[in-house]
Amino acid sequence: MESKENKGLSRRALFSATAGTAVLAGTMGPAALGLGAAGLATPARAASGADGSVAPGKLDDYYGFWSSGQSGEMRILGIPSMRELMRVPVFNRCSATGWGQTNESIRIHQRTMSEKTKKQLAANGKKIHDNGDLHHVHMSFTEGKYDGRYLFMNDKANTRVARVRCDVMKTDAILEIPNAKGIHGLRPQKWPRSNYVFCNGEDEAPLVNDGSTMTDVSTYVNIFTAVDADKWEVAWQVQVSGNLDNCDADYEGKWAFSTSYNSEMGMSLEEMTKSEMDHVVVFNLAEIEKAIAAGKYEEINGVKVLDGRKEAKSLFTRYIPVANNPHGCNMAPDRKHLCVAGKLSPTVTVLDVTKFDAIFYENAEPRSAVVAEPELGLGPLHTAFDGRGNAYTSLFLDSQVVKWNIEEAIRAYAGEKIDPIKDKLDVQYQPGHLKIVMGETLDAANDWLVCLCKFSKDRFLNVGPLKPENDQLIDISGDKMKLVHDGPTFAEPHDAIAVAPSILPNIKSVWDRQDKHWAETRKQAEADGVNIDEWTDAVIRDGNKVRVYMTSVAPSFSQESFTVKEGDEVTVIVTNLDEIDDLTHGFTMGNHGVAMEVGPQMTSSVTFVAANAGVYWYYCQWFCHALHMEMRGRMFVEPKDA
Ligand code: K7E
Ligand code: CUA
Ligand code: CA
Repeated sequence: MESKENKGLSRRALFSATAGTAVLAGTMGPAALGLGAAGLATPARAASGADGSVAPGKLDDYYGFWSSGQSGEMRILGIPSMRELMRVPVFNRCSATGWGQTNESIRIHQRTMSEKTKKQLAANGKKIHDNGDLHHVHMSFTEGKYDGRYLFMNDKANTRVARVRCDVMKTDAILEIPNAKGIHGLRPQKWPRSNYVFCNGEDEAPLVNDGSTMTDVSTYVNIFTAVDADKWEVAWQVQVSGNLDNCDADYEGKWAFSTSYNSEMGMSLEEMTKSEMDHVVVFNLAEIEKAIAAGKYEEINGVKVLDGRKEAKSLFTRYIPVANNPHGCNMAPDRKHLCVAGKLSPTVTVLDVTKFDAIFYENAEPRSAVVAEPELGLGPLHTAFDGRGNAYTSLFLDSQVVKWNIEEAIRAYAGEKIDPIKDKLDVQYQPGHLKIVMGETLDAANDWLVCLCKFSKDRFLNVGPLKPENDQLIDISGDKMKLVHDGPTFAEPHDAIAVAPSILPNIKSVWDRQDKHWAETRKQAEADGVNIDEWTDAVIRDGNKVRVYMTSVAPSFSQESFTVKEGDEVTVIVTNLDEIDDLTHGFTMGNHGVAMEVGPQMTSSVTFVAANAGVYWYYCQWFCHALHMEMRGRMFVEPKDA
C-alpha cells in the first residue's frame, strides 16, 4: 500500500494518519481497510503561556461552550487559545451537516411542535423554524458542579429550549414551550442535580392567544417554566407579575430567581422604564412541587400552570424590589449570594438567599434579604465569580469590567468605611456576559475570565458595516486583571461557560452503531428488511416513495448509481461503516439542495422529491481520502411516462 501511495499521489496532500492509510484501497469492504483507531497521537496538554497562547499541537486547558445568539448554534472554543473548535447546529439550518434537513434532525425539531407552529410552517412551505436566538448555554449540574451530561440552551426567537448531548456534542432534544413567549433567561437547577431547567418567558401575551383579546394589556401574562431535564418536557409553569429576563438557581435546590425589567407591564420604552423599582421574582420550589403533587394547578395547553402573580398571594413566589430595569441574575459559588445587575442603576444588588425563608414564611420585608448594593459604574449587566470571593461585573456603558469583593461590599453596606472595588479594566467595547472558568460552579477557578463584548469597532480589520463581536480573554490570576487576547466572533455570543476537560471524559470520537440518534431510521430499515450495520445497497420502492440504502467506506458509496422516477419522494439513508477517528463522510445530492454529515459509524438520512428527470451526481462533501473526489455516484431520474 505504501508504494502504491507514493506512485500517483503526493503524500503531503493526504491525511497520512487516517485516510491516507487507505489510499487506493481497491476493495471497498470495511475489512479490506484494516484501519485501527491507532495512529492518532494525543498531544500533550498545554502549559499555556502567560499570554494565553497555546502552542501548535497542544490542547487547551478548558472547553468553552459559547452561545451564538441569532446564529442559532452552539460553538465550542478552546480556552485560553480562544480557537474555535466546533460549531454545533441547534436551532439553525446547517449547510455542512444537514442539521434542519436530515430526517433525524427534523424529528428532533418536530417532536414537541405545537399545532399552531405546524400550521404556521405549512403556510410558509416549511417543516421547521430554521433560525433561533440562542443566548444562554449551561451545563447540567450534580451537587453544584458540572457533571458533563448535557448542555441546555434557549431560543428567544421561537420560544424553544434545546439539549445537547455531551458524549457526541449533538442536539438531542428541542422543546417548544407552550403558553410562554420568547424564552430568554435559562439556567439548570444546581442542587441536588439538574432535574429542572428553568426558563424565563420574556414577552407578555394573552394566555389564550387566539386574537379574542389583543390590546388589552390586563389580559397579558408572563410565564416561568421548569423543564424536566431528563424527559425534556414541561414539568410545570408559574404565571408571574411583570416580565422575566435572566434567571439562576441556588446551591441548595430551594430557589430559582428571575429578574424583571418590566414590572410596569409597559408596552413602550417609556412605560417599561417608568417605575423607580422593578423586581426579582423568587420561586419557592418546594411549595410549587407540593401544589403540583396535590393537583392544585390549572392545565393549559397540556401543561400544569400555577398562579404566582402578586395578587394571588401564593407561597410560590415573592417579589423583591430592585432598582429599575435590572438584567443579570448570578448566583455566587459561595452558596449564599445572588447578584442582580442594575443596568439602568450603577449598582449590583446582593441578596442573601438564606434570608428568603423569612420572606416567605415570616412576612419579613422583601428587601430584608438585601445585604449589599455596591455602586460599581454605568450599565452593570452580568456578574461572574472566582474562587476567592470576588465578583466581576460587566459595565456596558463604561466599557469596563469591575472586580469587587462580595464580603467587603456587605461590610460597606453595613456602614464600614471600606471600598469593595478592587480593580477596573477597560474592555473593547460594551461588554455583556462574562465568564470565569468553572465560575458558575463550586469549582470556580482563578485563572481566566472571558468577556463577551458587543462591539469591536476599531479592534479588527474593517470587514464592512457588519463587524464581529469581540470576546476578550482576561488573566485574573493576579490582583489586577490583564487583557491578553482579542477574539472576533460572528453574530452574536451572549453567554458562555468554560469547563475543564476532566468533566468530559466520555466524549466519543466514533458513534455507537446502536445510537438512539437514528433509532427511527433503524426501525424503518428493519421494516424494509435491510441491515444498515452491514454493506448494503438496497433500494426499496413503496408506491412513489423510494428508500435508497447505502453504506460508505472511504472512498466509496455502496451504490455507484440508483434509479428513481420523476416525482418520486426519495429517501437516501447512508451509513458510514468507517470506524476511524475523524473519518467523516457526507452525502450531497447535486442540484437538489441536499447535503448531510455521516460521521464514523453514523447513519443519516434525508428525504427529497426528485422533481426533474435527468442525471444527477451525488458526492461525499467531507474530504475523507485521496480519492475523495471520486467518492460519487449518479441518480437517474426517469421521465414520468418512461
Ligand atoms: Cu445579557 Cu440574553 Cu444573557 Cu445578552 S442577555 S448580554
Ligand atoms: Cu467520503 Cu469524502
Ligand atoms: Ca422597568
